[in-house]
This record gives sequence, structure tokens and C-alpha cells, in this order.
Amino acid sequence: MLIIVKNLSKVMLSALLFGSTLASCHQSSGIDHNRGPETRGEGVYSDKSLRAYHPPIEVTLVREIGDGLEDILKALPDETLENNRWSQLYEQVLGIQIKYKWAVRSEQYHKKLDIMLASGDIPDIVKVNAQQLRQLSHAGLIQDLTQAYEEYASALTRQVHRQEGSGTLESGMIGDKLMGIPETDSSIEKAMYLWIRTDWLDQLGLQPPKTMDDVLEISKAFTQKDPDGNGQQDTYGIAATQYLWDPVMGFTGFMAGYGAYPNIWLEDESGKLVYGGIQPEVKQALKALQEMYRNHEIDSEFIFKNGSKAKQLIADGKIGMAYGEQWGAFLFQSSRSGDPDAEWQAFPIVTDPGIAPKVPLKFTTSSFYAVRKDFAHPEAILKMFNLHLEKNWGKTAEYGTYYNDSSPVWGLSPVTPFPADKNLEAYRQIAEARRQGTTSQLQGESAFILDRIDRYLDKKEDGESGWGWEKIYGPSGAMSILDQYEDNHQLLFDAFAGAPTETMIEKQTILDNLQHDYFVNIILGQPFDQFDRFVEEWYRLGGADITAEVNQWHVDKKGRP
Ligand SMILES: [Ca+2]
Repeated sequence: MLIIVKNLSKVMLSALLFGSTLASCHQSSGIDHNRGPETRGEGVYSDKSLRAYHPPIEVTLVREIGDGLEDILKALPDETLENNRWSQLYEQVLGIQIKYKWAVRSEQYHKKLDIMLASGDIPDIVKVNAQQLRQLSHAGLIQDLTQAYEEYASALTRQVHRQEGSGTLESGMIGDKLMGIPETDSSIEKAMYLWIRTDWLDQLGLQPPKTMDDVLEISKAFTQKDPDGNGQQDTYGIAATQYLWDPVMGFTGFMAGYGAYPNIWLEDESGKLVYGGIQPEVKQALKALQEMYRNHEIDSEFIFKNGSKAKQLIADGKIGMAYGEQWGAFLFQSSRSGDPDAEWQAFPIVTDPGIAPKVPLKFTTSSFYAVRKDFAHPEAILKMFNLHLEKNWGKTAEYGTYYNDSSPVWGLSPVTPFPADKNLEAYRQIAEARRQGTTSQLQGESAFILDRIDRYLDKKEDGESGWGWEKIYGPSGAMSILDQYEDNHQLLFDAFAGAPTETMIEKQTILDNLQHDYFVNIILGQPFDQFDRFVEEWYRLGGADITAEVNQWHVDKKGRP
């Protein structure tokens, strides 16, 4: 049996790396189902991907302590950074003892990490970005993980790594070697929705938008027709922040309404990859934003406000629409403190009449786990990945213990992979259970979410927080729209899904700043031909080289077996 599994794994690795669909056939988790899911400790799992070390081994890492982790530790007085439910689980099941060489607050973390990487004295496993991965690899400080992945990545880990295409795993490769295990991220979570104050729509007798012209009409009405009924013209059509592309209150979804995708790479008709930010559609979108700004439909001070400042206008009930990701619901909820009748709903983004808009999804994999050159157990990082996924989403998951207890305890683990579509999957389970009348049988994440929603709908004392969950997972919530986006093939994945190219590492920040400054100035009133100047400058300052590199990557990718 083991031999078969191993051979299959080899097939799967190549399938995974080179984009074949073979891998999706194999779903077995390799779990010994004769044991109950509650069983803990060594020997629970028969599969090699989760087998314990005898005797136990020590694995060193370093750790960043952000606000989230600090809050979790505060909420759990019996657990510490080094001794908690996750460290105990890794030790009991895998024989892996986690030791941190150091752990510091986020403010100091990156500097300390840079100094450590430069010194060459790295821990057994270290999380790095693409540029650091390349540096460590060139310096010969880390080892090739191709063989370890082939032998030890569980079926679930492989499935999660290839969920959004072969790009995720490929981005951890240097040449033909897997030098870092990509930390998983989710592109589809970045899908845009148009969030609207539906109580304002009702107040003014307006319908939800079907086209961009409708969006512009609603924005005007929300600005000029006193939707809050206080007799003053003191409201804005649409939210904005100084960053233009914030995940909530940014313009990514607005631009998509004009067929403009300024932050991703697109494949043109000839099969070449082109940068979305320099396409003529962007100019049209900027034109529309300039007019909205001139008509006071956008806060005149948006350029001085980051997300935390800009959201105050939402809390104050001054904003009627905002583009944003699903979690925006929790931000819009703030408007209900001052006005309990404030109602928001997510709507699908729109474009020209009769056309289903494309929803752009930027490639997001940016962190990798690298393993020190002389570390004797390169597979340990994979076993940890395997166990983290298994205990949260596998057949032996204990969601209430290892993911969300009273706090988001998944954050205690030094590695936190997750399935890219876990939230969409939870929505689908809830929707299906509602149809079948079997909601009481839900488990794990979907049961947790439904409980929050029910507390809100039943008007329980602590129920108000369920409002946001309902806006995301309810029958007409954001996830129901994502489900439609996917069914209608509206998701537009970044055509470049690789590690940053040499010139990107050097010039991307400069180009991003250039784009930002030109776009903001046009919105604030500069002539549109400034856009053409931007395109010229973009090419000259590194864009031309990057375009060549990205197309080389594209050609190489096609050339692979
Ligand atoms: Ca008003």
C-alpha cells in the first residue's frame, strides 16, 4: 500500500507542478478511520505524511507577535507562545517540539529578521518573502524541498496548494527546485462586491444597479437628494481612501466596471501578457472618478485619509456605497451604532448593459517557509502543514478546539495554511443545509457561522455581531454572489502567477508609486492626457523590462510538459 501511495505521490507532484488535472482525482486523506476523531497522540495517523518522530525532534523558528496573536494569548491565560494547544498537538502527534530562537512584536520583527538573514545564522525553518528566499538560496543557506514535498505532503496539503492553479507552488521554486513551501493565501477571497446602503435606496425609491450608469446615478442621488433626511447635503455617493486599491473602500471593483484591471496582468488577444494598469480602459474609469470627485460625490479629503480615518465617515452615516471584499460587512456594521436602521447589502459588481463583468483577482502568494541547509528533517515543515490542515479541515478536524475556540486559536500555530475556498465552502454547506432542513447537522466552521447568524436573527443579547455574518453568509450575502461569480466564469485570475521577477524586486515599488501619483492627480482634476505620459514613464522606468520578464515566464510555463 505504501509503495502505491508513494508512486501516486510522484505522479501527483508532477501533476501539481505542471498544471495537469490528475491531482484532483485523488482525495484520500490517508487517515486510519478505525480510530475515533477524538483520539490524540502519536500513532493516530497511519499515513507517512503525519507519522511521529522517534525520538521526538526539536525544530527552531522565529516568530512575529502581532496584535492578533497577543489578543489570543491574553484570552488564554493557561497557554503561552511556546506551550499551547498547537505546540502540544505537534509534539503529541508528530514528535515535533517547537522552539523559538526569538519572538518579537511586529514593529521590530522585519528588521530583526533582515539582520538574522544577513548573518546567515538562521533557524531550522524560517518564513521569508520571495526576495529573501532567493537571497538565502543563492547564499546556499537553505535546502531543496522537492523530494520532501514529493514524499511527505499529504493529499490535503497538495489539494490546498493547487486550488488556485499551479502558480502557488511554482512561486516557491527557483529554477527546477522547490526552495520554499508557499504559505497559502486565497485569491477568491479578494473578490469585489458593491456594498450599498439599502435603506437609502428605499428612502429615495431607487433600485439596485444593473449597469455602471446606474451606479453613477445612485452616487449622484446619494450625494444630492438627502438620503438621510436631515435636510442637509452632507452625504457622499461612494467611499474612497488615499490608497485607491484598499480591499474595502478601494476602487478595484469600480474600475472593473469599465473593463479596467489596474493591478493584475492580463493575456491579450495575441496570447501575450500585458500590464492592466496601462490599458486605455483605466483612463475611462479615471475620467468617471474625476467627474464624481468634482461633483462632491467623493470626500474632498480622501487623499489625506487611510482606511482607519476614512471609515469614520461610514460610522457617521455619511457614505452610501463602497466597493470591497466580503469582510467589509464588519466595517459597515459601524454605521449601525449611530443609526440602528442603517442597512447594507452586497451586490454583484456591474458593467455595461447585458455584460457580466470580470472580477479581477490578484495573485497573492508572497511568503514561503524555507529550511536551513543542514537541518536533518526537511519534511518536518510539511508534516506541520499536513497536521494543521487535517485538524481544521480534514476528516479528524476539531474546529472548536484548534480553529475557533472563544478566540481564533488557529493563530497559535507557527504555520497556518488554509483552503482558499474555505469560506465559500462554508457558505455552500449552510445554503445546502437550509434547503434540506438539516442545519442542525452542520459541523465545524459552517456550524460556527450559522450560530452567529441565528443569534442575530433571534435577537439574542450578543446577537448584533451576527449582522455582519448574515451579510456575508446569508441567503443574499456576499458569498452567494461569489458562488454566482464562479458559476458564471466571471473570476479573472492574475495572468502572472510566479515569483517576482528580478526587475520587479528592484522597481515594482517605484512603478506602483508612479501609478498611484498619476491616478490620484487625474482624479483630483489633471488633464486626461497625463495618463498617456504615465504609460510612457511606466515603460521607461522598468515596465518594459518587467513586461519582457513576465512574458518569458509565460513562454517557459507553456513550454513545460
Ligand atoms: Ca443629508
